[in-house]
Amino acid sequence: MVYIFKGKYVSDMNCETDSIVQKFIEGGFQIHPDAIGIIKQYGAPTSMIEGIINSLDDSILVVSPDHVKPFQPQTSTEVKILKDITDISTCVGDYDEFVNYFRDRYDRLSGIIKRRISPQPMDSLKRNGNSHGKNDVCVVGMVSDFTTTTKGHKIITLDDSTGNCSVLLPKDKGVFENNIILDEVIGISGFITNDGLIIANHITYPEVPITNSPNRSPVPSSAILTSDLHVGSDVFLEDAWDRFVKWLNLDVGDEKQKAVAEKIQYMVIAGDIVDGVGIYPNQEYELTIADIYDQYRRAAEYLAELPDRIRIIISPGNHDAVRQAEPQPALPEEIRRLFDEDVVFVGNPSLIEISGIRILIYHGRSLEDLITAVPKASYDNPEIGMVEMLRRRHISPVYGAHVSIAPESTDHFVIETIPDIVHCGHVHTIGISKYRGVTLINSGTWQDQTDFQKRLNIKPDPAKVPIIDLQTMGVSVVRFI
Ligand code: D5M
Ligand code: FE
Ligand code: ZN
Repeated sequence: MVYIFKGKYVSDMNCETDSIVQKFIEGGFQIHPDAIGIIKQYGAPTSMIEGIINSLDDSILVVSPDHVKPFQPQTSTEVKILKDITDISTCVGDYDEFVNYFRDRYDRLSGIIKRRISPQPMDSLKRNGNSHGKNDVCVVGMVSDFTTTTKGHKIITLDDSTGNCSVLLPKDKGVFENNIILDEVIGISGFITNDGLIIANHITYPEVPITNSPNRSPVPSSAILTSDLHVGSDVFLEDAWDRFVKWLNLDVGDEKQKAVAEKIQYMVIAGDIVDGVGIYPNQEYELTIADIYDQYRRAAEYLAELPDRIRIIISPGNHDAVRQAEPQPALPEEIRRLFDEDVVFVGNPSLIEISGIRILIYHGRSLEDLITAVPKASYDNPEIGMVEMLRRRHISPVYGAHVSIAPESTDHFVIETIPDIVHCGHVHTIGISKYRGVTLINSGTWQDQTDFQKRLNIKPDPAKVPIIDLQTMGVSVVRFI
């Protein structure tokens, strides 16, 4: 057991050297005499002790031996893959698979909502609606249709496994302000009319609970979150990338900037590593590297210039050489072997853990659908769309629009485990926000505006890099242009 009483007492602390003991004393801690012997005996890494000191708040911190184990010395950059479709895809595209996919989505999301409200099955609504002399009802269902009436109210059709019902959101009530998204799973509380229409007064989302408290790295460590390199594109910003790499190698920057760089131990890339080939009409005229393997070879060279202390994690996007249907597996072996051995390849989406912090990585194709479905979300503010993912506990709630979803036997887009960070890309703009303790980051791009994007009026915000301090969860953006 490690006990730390802030400003008062340290007991049973295992530690490396006398200098650490000294640090505690300088920091105003008193160390129990027994602890000093244990400190010398065990020789734990300095960074762990610093991590504990830095993470102290005013309360008493108690760390059990189980907790002590995952504390890594600063030099280790282990990556745990908690969830990833790679090598476990079950889908062949049969009709039954779509049915099972939606059933799994409904079961898991409704399960979260049912911990908060007690719904009745829809086939019992007409039978029981008025039978007890009161009309209050609760239901949980998947939105299968959504329209606005001539009088301006919203009408939803909700399905559960027993039937369906119609729900009205009156335009003069607060409940009307909720954005309804097709195929999302929600709970409705309200009352039922004699005609069987439910008048809603509250919507329960499977959203992240308000009590959610994120993890913190026990050791000083930072991660770069980036995406959309588009290597091979004629507007890949090579000069900006070179400056970025020089900074990471501590070759440029003042002392303060170098101190920030020095702490960086991870780089997570959320898709579109290369520009690919045949992704959009006439793309061949906008490529400097026409062959996809050559594009990856070049990308591997760029990444090999990074200092050894930085562990790289790569997840694919819609320009990468994997199936377009999501979830996408990790890049194939013939591409992986072009990269340094310790690069970690994961699918899209995937959930990883670095330094005790869980990161949900998703390229972000669904942002196109969320931006269409949610009026206040926009390409300039992708983080607003990302908040909607956490409210729905689903990273791609709209089915059948921009995202082609492979009907896997489980819905890999359901956010079952609440991450500490959600990292997306795809829209080529930076977005940073916090939602109920979860840090949301859209990581921009290294590609300047293409002619294709010019025609579509897509305005990227390139060569800016969000860096997250995994100990404080503070985010800063460094620009290289
Ligand atoms: O996506 C870069 C940006 O371009 C992102 O905001 C989506 C948008 N985009 C990409 N293709 C299209 C089409 N066909 N129509 C409209 N908007 C699009 P990237 O995945 O890097 O190409
Ligand atoms: Fe992209
Ligand atoms: Zn993309």
